[in-house]
Amino acid sequence: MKGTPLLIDQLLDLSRANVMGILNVTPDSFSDGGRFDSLDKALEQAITMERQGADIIDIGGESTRPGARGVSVQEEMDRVMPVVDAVTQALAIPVSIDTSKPEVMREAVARGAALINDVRALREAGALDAAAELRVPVCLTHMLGQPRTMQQRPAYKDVVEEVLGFLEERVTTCVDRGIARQAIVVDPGFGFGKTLSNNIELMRRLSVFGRLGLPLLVGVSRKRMIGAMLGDAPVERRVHGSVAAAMLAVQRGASIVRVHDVQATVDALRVMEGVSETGPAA
Ligand code: 7PM
Repeated sequence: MKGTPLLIDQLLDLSRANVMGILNVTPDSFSDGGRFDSLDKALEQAITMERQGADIIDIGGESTRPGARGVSVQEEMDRVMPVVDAVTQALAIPVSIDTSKPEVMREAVARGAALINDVRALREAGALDAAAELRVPVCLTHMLGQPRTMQQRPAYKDVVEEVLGFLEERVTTCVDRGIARQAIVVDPGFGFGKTLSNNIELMRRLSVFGRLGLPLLVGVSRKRMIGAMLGDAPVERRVHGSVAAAMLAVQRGASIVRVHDVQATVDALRVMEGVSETGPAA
């Protein structure tokens, strides 16, 4: 054992809601159409999100959209590392690395990434050991199956209890491997192997995840569930619905919301906080 673990409350102020700005560096990214595939564009977008009030920037090079195939370690490295370098150097806020690959985790943290965001919850070979050695906080997300097939008839008896049970098991596994409990964030994984009604039930009963006693991250921004609730709205019409969903998540206990539209979300959360801070409810 060497060094001390960096805990999540050393990275983010958990007394309020935090906004994680999404920086996709995939060529097929569904919501930005690969517009940020060049380094300049990516850096510019990160700077904009910081100015708009983002608390952390999440950089990802593997598309985990429903139906997507995996990418090689080399391809993910080539996409992501120049952006990790540029963004960690230019910004004051922390950077998180959205990956399931231990090689990418190690390289990104060596270059300054301060949080590992793994939608596979450190289940890939070597990922648990990499995260434990790197001593940065981790976000563990629930996903049923793999991106390529996860939306083919997902089924649960009780989606909330099953997702909760999965996250409890992953937290225990991480703690057993030497990751500090206070370095763990949990995420129910909206859209990752869930039907629309599964996603709605998770949101409706989100406060149940408070049982884990860990910070909760929610990612619903521009997702299909938002489009579905708006009568199949296309991605570019999902901004307002996404902001509403982020507010609902924070109201139900989310500490971090992962979003594309930072300014809109920050404004909505400021209004929410402004009202709740002004005095007794009634
Ligand atoms: C294409 C389709 C690109 C879908 C990206 C996506 C989450 C996440 C993603 C989440 C955490 C997106 C998804 N979603 N990490 N990464 N939680 N922790 O909509 O819900 O951004 S990828």
